[in-house]
Amino acid sequence: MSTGEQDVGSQAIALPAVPLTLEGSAVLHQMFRFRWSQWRSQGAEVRGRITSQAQQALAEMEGAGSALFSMFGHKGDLLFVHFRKDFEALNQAQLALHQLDVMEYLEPAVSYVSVIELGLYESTVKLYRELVGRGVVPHSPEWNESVEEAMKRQREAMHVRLFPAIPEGRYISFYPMDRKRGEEKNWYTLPIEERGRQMDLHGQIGRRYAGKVQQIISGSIGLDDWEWGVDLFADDPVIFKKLIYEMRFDEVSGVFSNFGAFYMGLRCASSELATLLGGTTPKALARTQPAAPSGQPGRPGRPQA
Ligand code: 76R
Repeated sequence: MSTGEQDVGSQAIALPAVPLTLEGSAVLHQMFRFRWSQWRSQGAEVRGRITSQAQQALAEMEGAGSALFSMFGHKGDLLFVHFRKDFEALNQAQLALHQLDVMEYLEPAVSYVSVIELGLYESTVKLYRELVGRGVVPHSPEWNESVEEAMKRQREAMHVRLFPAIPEGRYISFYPMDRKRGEEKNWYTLPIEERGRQMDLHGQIGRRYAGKVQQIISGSIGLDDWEWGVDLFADDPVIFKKLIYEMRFDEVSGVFSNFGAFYMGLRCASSELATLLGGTTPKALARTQPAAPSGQPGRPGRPQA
């Protein structure tokens, strides 16, 4: 029996190729350049008025699932991250931001649209095998019903991971990425079981960083220019380098992935907006969430196999 096929009597039936996924919050990353010289040329009174309007709006947006970061480097100055319950609310977040007077000083640099995604390779392979073993025909009504039933249970169990608060790590690293679809190395033509094996090894590396990094994967096939967005949050930005370096030696990142630009930022609470717009590094956030490392109480675990 070759990988990706299930022996049923004398017949080998290939398991469907597409892994099951669960989708949660709609996500928008917005990077802006700040027109510092234009800002500085305004009087203190104008700046104060604009800052307090923006600060109040940002405080409300934080409550609804947005966060602001002060960016490093030339790719932008401010990064807004919005997590919303659906795309309608996400559109509203963008529109609301653009009504503020401070927008006169902000120039769009980059943006990225995606949806929080939990990939379920392990449970997919287990479920597909079980269904094929029972003689259920892929994509038949019975098959679809069993899949929907299993997904319903997972969706409930994973609710907090599908609709998370933005982690409170002081630093963010965001980048888009693809799986390779080249002539020689093509992720999408590997049998599902082999992809599942590689993703399992990937998860094992990731979990070694539990408590130091929080990762949120969002899918963007059909929504934006790359296939996934990766958000990492940590209090020590050097951990980003260590984690991503270690993953480069792993097959799925090292052989089957292409990466876009990396964006790094430092968290700025709404209460620190005046500090930031005054040209000083914002103070660290007062934490409201536990550090929530994976595998620890309080954080819902991995999807059940
Ligand atoms: O969610 C889970 O805990 C299940 C295991 C898991 C999945 C399914 C997991 C764990 N990831 C998954 C999916 Mn990941 N991840 C990345 C990157 O820079 C690189 O080399 C790659 C960018 C990092 C740094 C990272 C970190 N992961 C994915 C997917 C979807 C692919 C698909 O379905 O085909 C991508 C693109 C991706 C990329 N991953 C973890 C981490 C970390 C730190 C973990 C452990 C998470 C934890 O247990 O908290």
